[in-house]
Amino acid sequence: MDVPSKLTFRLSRAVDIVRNHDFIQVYSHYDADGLSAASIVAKVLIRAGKEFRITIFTSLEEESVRVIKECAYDCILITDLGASYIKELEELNKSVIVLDHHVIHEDSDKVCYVNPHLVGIDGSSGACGATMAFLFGISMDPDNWDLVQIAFIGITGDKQHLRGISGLNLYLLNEGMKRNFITQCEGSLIPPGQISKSLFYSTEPYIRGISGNKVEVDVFLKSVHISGDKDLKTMTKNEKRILSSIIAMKLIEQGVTLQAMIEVSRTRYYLKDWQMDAESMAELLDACGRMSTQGTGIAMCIGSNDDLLKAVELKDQYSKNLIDATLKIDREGIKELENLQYFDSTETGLTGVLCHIVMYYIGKPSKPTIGIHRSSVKTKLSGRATYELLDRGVDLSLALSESTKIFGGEGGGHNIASGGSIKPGTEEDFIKNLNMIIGDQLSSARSR
Ligand SMILES: [Mn+2]
Repeated sequence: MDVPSKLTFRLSRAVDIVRNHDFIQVYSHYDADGLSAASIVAKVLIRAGKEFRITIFTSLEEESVRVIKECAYDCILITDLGASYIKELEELNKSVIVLDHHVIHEDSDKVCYVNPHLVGIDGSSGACGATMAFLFGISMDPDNWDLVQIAFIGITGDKQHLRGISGLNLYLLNEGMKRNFITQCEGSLIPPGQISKSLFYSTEPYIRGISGNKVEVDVFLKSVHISGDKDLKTMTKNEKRILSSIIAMKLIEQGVTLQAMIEVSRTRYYLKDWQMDAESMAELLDACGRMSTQGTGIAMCIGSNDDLLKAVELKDQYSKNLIDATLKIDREGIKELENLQYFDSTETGLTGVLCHIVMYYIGKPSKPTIGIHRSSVKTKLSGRATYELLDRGVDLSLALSESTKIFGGEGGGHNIASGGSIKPGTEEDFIKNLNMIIGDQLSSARSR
């Protein structure tokens, strides 16, 4: 696929705007995609000799819109955010560029708005924030093609590769491979990295009884005669075969679906400049984002080795928190209604990723999964679905935006991954209402 002309036209308008300013204020999102997008923009602006400042938001709610409104600079570039606030951004008396991929509410002439949905490309699988930032990068200068590596960190960080690379991402992959920046490699059920450590921290797959249990990891590795120091590169073919078959058997016993296992052993995208796969890089970025050290993540992407090492340290800390939280949910159990399952999360930054783990490895992948983080000011929500559920009519973005409104909050995102907030104390009623809305989505799709 080539980039549709409507987008190239708007991208060149974005380039003109940036060229006409010496200083650019960049806003982006704190997740791996948002940080990748911001890193791409940073590299592009450095190479173009521009000065800039990057501000990272955890979400673009009223509060962040207020911050943007008070911005003192004339040129604003927003990546991986903005789609829900185009009207508000139009009111600003500034040059505003929005490179987003979230569901569109309206188009704009005043804001230079680049979004794959405007040309019928699905922004949840065919282009992410980093994809759009990258397209802006090569519009500025074709020498920016090396940044396709950072774009892939965003693409895999946003899990857009799970059903195969498509849309604008496919254009990036084909061209990125042709230019030798990206190599595809075969996936495996065995978690990447030093095996005793990676099994201990493994949440994808989460292997009940082994993940998070050091003693059991050692017993398990001894029983299959594999040294804990080995990794995927140093294991023999036979060792890999034995290890992955036993992991597969344990997962089947645990009730994990074949689909989930196929998803885990997906193709990986190897990045030339880091000698690492895009997903592992995305995990490092995620760790930075969620540990509130977004600057480290961006510096790592821009090329700082010190920050890469810092990110690895953060990732280990993050993995520890994640496995602890997963074990806690597995111990305490999850709650189930007819059309959804939900759990309480004490870790606000982990709720989204916990939804994914709960859905595939603890609960049932046949039900949308909602994580609830209660606090006295605002209860935060995350929701995850599967592609199969989308095919059956589920749209979490719609469901959450509708139901959070009723309970004094707001919500939205993607049909497959969505978030929001509600007033504290309304959690139980909210869940019942959401259960009903999802039930309606399922039944109206059935009757179609
Ligand atoms: Mn994104």
